[in-house]
Amino acid sequence: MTQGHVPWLIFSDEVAAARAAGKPIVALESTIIAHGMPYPTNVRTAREVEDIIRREGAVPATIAIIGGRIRVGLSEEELEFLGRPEHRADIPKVSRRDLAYVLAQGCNGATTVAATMICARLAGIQVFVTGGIGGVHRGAERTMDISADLTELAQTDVAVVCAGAKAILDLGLTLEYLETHGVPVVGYRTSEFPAFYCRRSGFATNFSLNTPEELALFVHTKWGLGLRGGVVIANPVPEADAMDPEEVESVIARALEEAEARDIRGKDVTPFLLDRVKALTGGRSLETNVALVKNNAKLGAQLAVALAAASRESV
Ligand code: PSU
Ligand code: MN
Repeated sequence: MTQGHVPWLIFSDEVAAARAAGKPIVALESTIIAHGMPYPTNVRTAREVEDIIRREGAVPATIAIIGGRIRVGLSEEELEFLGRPEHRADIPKVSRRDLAYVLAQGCNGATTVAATMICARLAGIQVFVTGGIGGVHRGAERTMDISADLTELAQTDVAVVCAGAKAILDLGLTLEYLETHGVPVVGYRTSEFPAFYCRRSGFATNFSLNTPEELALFVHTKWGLGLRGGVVIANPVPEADAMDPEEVESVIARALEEAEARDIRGKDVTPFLLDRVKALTGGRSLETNVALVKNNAKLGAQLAVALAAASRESV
């Protein structure tokens, strides 16, 4: 393990070696492991996703808070620790507002998209792979529930490869919010914003690009111009793994009613809805979730490789 320039940052040997050699690195989040999927699928998927990234010629860096340190790159044992259901209560979901507290208190934490982007930037990693981003919740005009993932995308220079966002959110308002903050939403081989379990949402992306090289040139140009902030790279779930939109919508409607009836609020809203959707769809949604994350890992690694080449050539 190697300490970073920021004393809270600790790199695994694999990631430290990749940094020294200038190899492409891909960040991965830990909320999806600790709170997003059941054990042992979560840990198995985390390992398989890392292997996909290695096979594409990049180095995976799963990010989590362990013992008051930002760990960039985790061992098999650490992935297992994060994924164990009995540890769940001791590994809270950590977003931007929580980061300083868990570090100062020497605690553990699972990083959300927002917190993982912050840590990736501190570690000099430009590409981050996840399943779905947080967004503007349905009914946000009453609750003001807007994920800190969106404000992070507005300010932190990391490209986020995802399968869009779950339809538990108001996808139209989520896209409006991103537009206001100047965050480009790029469809990978699609001009429609994907809805996580489903390939289509009815909402358009801003642009559509067809190769990792085109994506790399795009983000390289954005940051080269000094245009701060992230990029959403929306990669639809493979056709064979996608779910039926009507089934998903009816399950989400039920999950939302339950959340309302139980008065779920704040950071508990997203995990509650994810949990209910998972339970109400049985194993199918979990299979789809695993498939789309792996699909994103492949693209993210290809983008990191292409971005390293683009930065070397530099326009
Ligand atoms: N959406 C998913 N799966 C997830 C999450 C979102 O489909 O696991 C997690 C991510 O870590 C994301 C976080 O950053 O939930 C958003 O939480 P909130 O809405 O409380 O900001
Ligand atoms: Mn929220």
